Amino acid sequence: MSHKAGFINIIGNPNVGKSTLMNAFIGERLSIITSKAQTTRHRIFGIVNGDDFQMVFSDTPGIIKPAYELQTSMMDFVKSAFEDADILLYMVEVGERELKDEAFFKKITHAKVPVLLLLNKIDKSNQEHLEEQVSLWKEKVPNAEIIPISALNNFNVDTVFNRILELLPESPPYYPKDALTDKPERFFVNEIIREKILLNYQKEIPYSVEIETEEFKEEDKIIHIKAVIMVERDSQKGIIIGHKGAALKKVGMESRAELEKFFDKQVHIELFVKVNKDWRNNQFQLRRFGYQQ
Ligand code: GDP
Ligand code: K
Ligand code: MG
Repeated sequence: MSHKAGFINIIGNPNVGKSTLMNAFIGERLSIITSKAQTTRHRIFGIVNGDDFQMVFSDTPGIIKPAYELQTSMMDFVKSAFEDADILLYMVEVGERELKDEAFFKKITHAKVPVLLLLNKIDKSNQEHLEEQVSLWKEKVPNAEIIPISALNNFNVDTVFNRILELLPESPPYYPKDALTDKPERFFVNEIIREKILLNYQKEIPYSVEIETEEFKEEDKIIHIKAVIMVERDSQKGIIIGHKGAALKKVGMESRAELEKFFDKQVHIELFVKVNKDWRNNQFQLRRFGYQQ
């Protein structure tokens, strides 16, 4: 029996719905989603297996101009997603313009692999506006097939899926056929906690935070987790903890609920806050947190 497999890489501006789409394909909440830019920091593989195919989706950080080392690493993840793609999914949302980064945009218009331009959030548009958008994008990215979708409402996601299946090259699988992702459990613990921090704190705080799960102990009926929330400065530590520890407690409760859903098991979680001065610009720390190869 012939087998198809390949890398399908999702690329686009921040907040257009890349992570929402990847989760829709996988049917799991692998990638965290918030309305804030830079929610996704890593390149995350989500794998869909069929009897005779394997699709390796990769979600990437939104394209930005790096202002510090962490963001440079984030953009390196995006670069690597261009390099190994068998199919590129370039996602835009109704009403937005092309990527601000010209070099990245050129990689899309000059791609040697098939490009599907996914015009997302069409639930926010009307027919007339949509037609206008489709012709605008046809002109800008002539090498792409345009598919209007709503990742959030699962509209046309199956159309994209079927088209990917047609375009997928003949190949043996790249990962074991029961794999769902390339990332270990601790990675998802870190991400789920970071999502709750993105949702609970304002301004610069979520961007100064990194999570490190120091303990992940799975027993029959319960998982014990110890995780450290790393911040850059003492003042941020106080904000994370909050008055009488209330803010941190809320993050802990929300994280636990989400982790229990994710692992489908009871979870016990302890959170600690530590200051790790200027980690976002420290090569050694970035490597330790998995931002650099
Ligand atoms: P990313 O930064 O590109 O990964 O975008 P996310 O997947 O994190 O989504 C950013 C925001 O857009 C979230 O609030 C999503 O709920 C929202 N969103 C994603 N897809 C759609 C859609 O089809 N329609 C609408 N209205 N909102 C969407
Ligand atoms: K986002
Ligand atoms: Mg994302």
